[in-house]
Amino acid sequence: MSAPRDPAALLDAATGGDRVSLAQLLSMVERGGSSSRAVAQLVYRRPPPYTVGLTGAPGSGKSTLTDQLITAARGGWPGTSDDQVDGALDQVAVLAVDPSSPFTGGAILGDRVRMQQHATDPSVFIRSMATRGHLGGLTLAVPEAVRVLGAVGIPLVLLETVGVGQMEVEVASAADTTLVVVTPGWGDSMQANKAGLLEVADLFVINKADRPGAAEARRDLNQMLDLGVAGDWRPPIVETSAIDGVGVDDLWAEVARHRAHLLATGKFETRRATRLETELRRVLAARLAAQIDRGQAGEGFAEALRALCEGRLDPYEAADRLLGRADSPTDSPE
Ligand SMILES: Nc1nc2c(ncn2[C@@H]2O[C@H](COP(=O)(O)OP(=O)(O)O)[C@@H](O)[C@H]2O)c(=O)[nH]1
Ligand SMILES: [Mg+2]
Repeated sequence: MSAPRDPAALLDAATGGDRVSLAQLLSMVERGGSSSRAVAQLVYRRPPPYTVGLTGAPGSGKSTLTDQLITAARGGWPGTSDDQVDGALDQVAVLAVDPSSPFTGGAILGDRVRMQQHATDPSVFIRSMATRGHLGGLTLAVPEAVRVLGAVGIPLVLLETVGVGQMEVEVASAADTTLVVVTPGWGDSMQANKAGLLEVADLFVINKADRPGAAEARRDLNQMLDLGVAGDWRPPIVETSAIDGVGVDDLWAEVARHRAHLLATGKFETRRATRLETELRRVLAARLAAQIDRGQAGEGFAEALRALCEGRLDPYEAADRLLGRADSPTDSPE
């Protein structure tokens, strides 16, 4: 028997633990457009999960670390008194996002292999997402996918992204707690700085600490942090060796400490509000871009373009006409 395709029925089944239905819902989100919208309408009122993002250069050990964190997380939030309120971390989802490979390639296959420990565990759900079409689509699909995972009752999502550019950083920072993973060796912390990872890091992980150079990496990161603006949270630096699980419990304890800090300071709410604002702006931008694309096919556009080419209009006037604002000021960048 094939699974039902109606999103409401899929959501019911997925909430009851049916992973195939959950996978179908996420495919709808990935596809975007009206199917994604139908899912969005169903899930937005349900509580979102706690999200921990992991980002860093390819090969830094994010997938190996994620695999270890699943085990640590299953023990619940350490050192917090509100475990009863939040419920146990009885289920964990992993969302592995690779914005740099449009067609599901080796990286994601590698992730699967690295997470074998939990491949057959029914309380662990692992899903990879790659770019379908343009990158902007992914920045909208990821938060939606996270909401779907929360809506079916999964309390914790580990979001792994390959952090090499601005877009990847944006995806990674769609988490409540963002871990930036570096490895011993020159240049890594510099790279972290350049890619804007410093701003999004709630925690630094020096993974592969079994290799020489961890102390130097820590010193570099501390120097970078010293140069930054001092806030009420200085990102801690945790050394791990994901390959043998060393330091992972410490890392999980620091994640819990960061979460407790967010909850205690009210930043948990304000950060989520900021992320929703970003999301709303993206939806608006995507809508306007689509509107412009449609407008481009129209007669008005061709006419305005002709007038522009013939020197009868300047680009701002032409845009004003197309937007139906003949009297708009043109002194602001549009
Ligand atoms: N020596 C060492 N190797 C590691 C460690 N963590 C991961 N690796 C290895 O580094 C490679 C890349 O790991 P992976 O988790 O796929 O990195 P990702 O691309 O960041 O997801 C694999 O061969 C891992 O076995 C570690 O702590 N120490
Ligand atoms: Mg990986």
